[in-house]
Amino acid sequence: MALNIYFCGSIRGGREDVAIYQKIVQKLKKFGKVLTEHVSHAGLSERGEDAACEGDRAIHDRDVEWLQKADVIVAEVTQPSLGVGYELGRAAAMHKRILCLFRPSSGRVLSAMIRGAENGSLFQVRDYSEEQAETIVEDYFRMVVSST
Ligand code: 6K6
Repeated sequence: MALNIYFCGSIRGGREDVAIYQKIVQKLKKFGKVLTEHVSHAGLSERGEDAACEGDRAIHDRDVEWLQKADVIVAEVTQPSLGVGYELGRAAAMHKRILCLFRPSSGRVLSAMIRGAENGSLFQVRDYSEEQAETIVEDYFRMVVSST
C-alpha cells in the first residue's frame, strides 16, 4: 500500500524556498501520496490570496486530520515557520516518523527545539545543500521502505 506523506513548508513564514519545496515534493511523489502538495505550489503566496475561501480553523482541522493519516512527515525547516513548528510538535506527539531538512548555507541556525528533538529513529534531522535535496529524500525513503 502507498505511503501517505505529509510535506511541511513555510507559508505565512515566507515563501522564499518554494522552488526547493517543489523539488522535494516531486521526489516524494515517487514514494507515496503527498497529502499537502499545495504547500509547494508557486501560486500559493504568504498572504493567501488563493486561500480566501478557506477559514483558518478549516485549514488547521484538515491539516491535523492529514497529520493523523500520514505515515511519514517530511519538513523543510530552513525558513522558520510557526505553522511548521506546530505541525512537527503535533506529529511528534502522535509518534509519527519525521524527517526535517535544513540548509546550513542559509546562514540560519536551526531551532534547538527541532535540532534537539533528533533521536536517531522516529525524529530525524538532516543538513543538506540544495543539490542534495533529491538524493537525501531518496536515501531516507529507501531506509523507511526497507524497515516497514
Ligand atoms: C495560504 C496562504 C496563506 O495562508 C494560507 C492558508 N492555507 C494553508 N493551507 C494549507 N496548509 C496550511 C495553510 N497555512 C498553513 N498551513 C500548514 O502550515 C502547511 O501544512 C504548512 O506546512 C504550514 C505553514 O505554516 P505557516 O505558519 O508558515 O503559514
